[in-house]
Amino acid sequence: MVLGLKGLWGRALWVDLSRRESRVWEYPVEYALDYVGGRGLAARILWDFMPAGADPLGPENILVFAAGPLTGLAVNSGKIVVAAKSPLTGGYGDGNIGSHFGIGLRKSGFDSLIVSGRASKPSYIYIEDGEAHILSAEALWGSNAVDCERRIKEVHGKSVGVICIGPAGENLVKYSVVISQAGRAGGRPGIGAVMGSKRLKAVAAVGSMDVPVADPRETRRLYVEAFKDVKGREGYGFWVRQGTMMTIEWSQTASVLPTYNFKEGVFEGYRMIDGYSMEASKVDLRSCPVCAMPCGNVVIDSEGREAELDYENVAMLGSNLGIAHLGHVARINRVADEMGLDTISLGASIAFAMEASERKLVGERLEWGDYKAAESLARDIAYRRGPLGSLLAEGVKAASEKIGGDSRDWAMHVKGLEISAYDCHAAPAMALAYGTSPIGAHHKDAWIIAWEVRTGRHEYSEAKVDKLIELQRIRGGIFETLVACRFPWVELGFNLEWYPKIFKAVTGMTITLEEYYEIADRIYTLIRALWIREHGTWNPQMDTPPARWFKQPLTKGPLAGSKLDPEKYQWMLQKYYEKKGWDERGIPRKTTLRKLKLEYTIQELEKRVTLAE
Ligand code: PTT
Ligand code: SF4
Repeated sequence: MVLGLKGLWGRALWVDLSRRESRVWEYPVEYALDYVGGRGLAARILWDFMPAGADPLGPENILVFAAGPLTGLAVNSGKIVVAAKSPLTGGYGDGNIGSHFGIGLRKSGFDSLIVSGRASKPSYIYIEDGEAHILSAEALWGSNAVDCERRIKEVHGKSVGVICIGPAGENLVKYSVVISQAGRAGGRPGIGAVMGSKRLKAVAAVGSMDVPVADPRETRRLYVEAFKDVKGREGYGFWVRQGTMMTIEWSQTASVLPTYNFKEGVFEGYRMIDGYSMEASKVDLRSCPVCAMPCGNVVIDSEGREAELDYENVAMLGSNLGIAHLGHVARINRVADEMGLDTISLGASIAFAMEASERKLVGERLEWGDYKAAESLARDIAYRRGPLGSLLAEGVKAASEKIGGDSRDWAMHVKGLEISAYDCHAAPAMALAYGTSPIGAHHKDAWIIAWEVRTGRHEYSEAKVDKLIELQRIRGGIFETLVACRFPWVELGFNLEWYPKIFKAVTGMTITLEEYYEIADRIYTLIRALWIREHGTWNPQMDTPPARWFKQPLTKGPLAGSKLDPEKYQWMLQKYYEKKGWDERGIPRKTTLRKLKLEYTIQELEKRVTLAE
């Protein structure tokens, strides 16, 4: 890498809510060089400044909103990473949300906003051209996330970027998210609850400063060219018609559509909730800022209100609950957005409750497909109302520990984070992707399933482990640090080679994809170190999906009879550890920590575990 830092301000705004103070923090240049931005910067900040063993819902947890060098300057870059220690998993948690807030923050002279402490009363942070204000949110507390944003814009103007929490975040629901633009959501592992615990209802930013870039003309040229490239790609037209909703049909065909709490991979009513069904009721198409390929499909729900749909939402709140009606699914989706609940974990939690009811492990009667019961349960969860609402507000891992029986086998999570919408009875590499994802079971770091289905899904091979690591490096490493939306590359084949070029124009630094992979490896290993620091131990079971996929075969569809092989899964997991330079327990070796410039973690880790050389 050739030095010369541009594209980043090198400054973060640090707000301590306990003291009601803010200050500008000029972070060390090595942070940018070794971790770039976004997730990388957030992980380093959490390691350095969050006390080990911090209560995720205590004032000592640190909440980071981290943009990257590309935020606002490149194609599909209207995104920002939100990160903190997760109240759901007790480990590292983050999400990536499309919002004008990231752009407003950058135009206000900061790369990141770091929030510590806890306000004595409900507050929101308003940032304008380098000035931070901690304002009262007493009148906003209790409002839903969509109304909250609208009301903040009424005060500060339409161009302000806003990220809010809803009642679920205020009530510390463990999988509450942050919401922006009435239908963008981020921070699945309970980042909304972290905000709520700080009595922080919202953050808002607007600015007029230009981020200093190394080569403004080239940055502009690449911006225009990349937009043109994306819009001219094969598949563009269908993408703007259906976006991620096209995946319902694909998942059904591939027998991976989560159905009845991941018991099956096919759903008899899938046609009623697929992309074509969505097209028939579509009323609008929205997007994150600076996007060339909008994918926010808006439909009217069964009560006549707008809801923005995505594949994950519809699969988890549709087929996984046995609901074969898009308007009803949209209704629950809208409630989740207003309340600030993660749709994936919500769908998993309600499905868990439906199965628990079927097996008489809970007293309440809840039938598969009962959308009214599902909707009212979603509200109960957001307000922690009633025994079931409070039970499910803790997530399926805690709920299963409470109700017992054999529910552990079908509490669908890894490390406490509920599994997103791909069934893995016949997809060992995708199961490994969930097992090793750095935030718990989420597909964002490695959506290997499309490749796996194409190239031979039943094998357990080293090639799959290699592919998984490659995808994690690109998706979880490059896109989460730049910070930009990965969809141009994933969905339309936009060439990855664009990014080093854009990176050079923006930052003035030359970087190859291989050099970037090393940065990604550093970040993954740092995040693993953080998990170990917070949990005090590690073992392969913590990287293993639930027993359902290993013990109970699919009974329907072309792959009936399929299930995962536990021994072969563990074989792939060991291969993964080996390639990462982690030992057989999944703990990074000392040599790996040194090689990746993570020596500073060794002393802290050795207080908890023995490190292998
Ligand atoms: C993401 C997760 C996803 S992943 C979806 S749908 W997806 C769910 N969306 C929710 C929602 O909506 N409302 C709600 N209340 N909860 C929701 N939870 C779920 O959250 C999102 C897009 C999507 S749509 C995906 S895959 C891609 N994700 C990206 C990523 O992670 N990184 C990146 N660099 N680019 C990405 N591009 C795509 O962005 P989490 P968004 Mg989201 C209504 O944040 O925590 O990672 O959870 O950000 O602006 O909504 O865009 O089929
Ligand atoms: Fe946002 Fe979708 Fe555009 Fe990505 S493709 S930037 S998720 S609207």
